[in-house]
Amino acid sequence: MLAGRPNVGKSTLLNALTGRALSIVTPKAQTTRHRIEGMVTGPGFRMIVSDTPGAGAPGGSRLTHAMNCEGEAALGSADAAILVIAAPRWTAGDEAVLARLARAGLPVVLAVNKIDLVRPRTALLPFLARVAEKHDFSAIVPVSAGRRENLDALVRAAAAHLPEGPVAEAPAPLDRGERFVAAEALREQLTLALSDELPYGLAVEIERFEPTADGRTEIDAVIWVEREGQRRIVIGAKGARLKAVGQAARLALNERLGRRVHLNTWVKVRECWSDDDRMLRQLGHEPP
Ligand SMILES: Nc1nc2c(ncn2[C@@H]2O[C@H](COP(=O)(O)OP(=O)(O)O)[C@@H](O)[C@H]2O)c(=O)[nH]1
Ligand SMILES: [Mg+2]
Repeated sequence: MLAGRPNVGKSTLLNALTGRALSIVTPKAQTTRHRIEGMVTGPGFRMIVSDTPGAGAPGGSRLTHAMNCEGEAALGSADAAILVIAAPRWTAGDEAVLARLARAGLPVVLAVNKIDLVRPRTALLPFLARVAEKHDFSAIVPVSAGRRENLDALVRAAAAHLPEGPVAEAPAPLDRGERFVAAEALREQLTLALSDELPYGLAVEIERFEPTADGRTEIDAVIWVEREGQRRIVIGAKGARLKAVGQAARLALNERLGRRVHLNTWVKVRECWSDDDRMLRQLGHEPP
């Protein structure tokens, strides 16, 4: 499993390792809300890598609890953890995640990500020496998920912890299906387009997902927000923002689903949806 504080690049890393856009990526914290799994194969092994919501999400909503529970569940079922940090910083948040992994007794591979941002590269060496003091890591691997650098070494280090057994019997990754992919693609574009606090009060529900006779897919999506003011922000002047967001999501989906989609969007207000268990279930969460 991938662990780490928000924004260190866990989702980017999952996508880079699997070669698929499984997990949505934005520069904002708490983008990932669900556990997402992908398969990574190598010589003689097959491994499931899971991306989890960053623990310690702000606020005490039922959604936050559900997200934190998914993180804890992943912890219980993993053979090893890849702790992702962003070079050249070691923060209190990194420390807290490491403490949780250590308590769970998991072997920890440290992935020192974003090395492309470290200049000069030699500055990395004292940093690696410093983080090596923090824990008895089973390996420390500098990588750039963004530029796909040194990922093979990371995969090898993680695969060293896989249980012995025939590859054919390795479990299959969780597949959340195409409706989930559609909802996440739209939430990704909304998160990219909107200011910092709003994406957190926003959810996407797919109400209809239907193939058409000519091979396209017709998708109706509801964007739930918590207040009328947020609805206006999402829609934008003369509907411009929603239109741009919908278009970007549609293009991303054409690619991710491998066929043309037609995306219809509505913005609706439901106060406190993030505390509404029925709503959370509809959105694919398991309320605590
Ligand atoms: N420069 C650089 N940026 C990265 C790298 N990996 C991720 N990022 C960026 O860091 C931000 C957070 O990435 P994300 O994968 O969503 O982080 P998560 O919250 O840990 O899942 C995004 O803007 C990514 O594009 C990397 O290796 N190099
Ligand atoms: Mg993420």
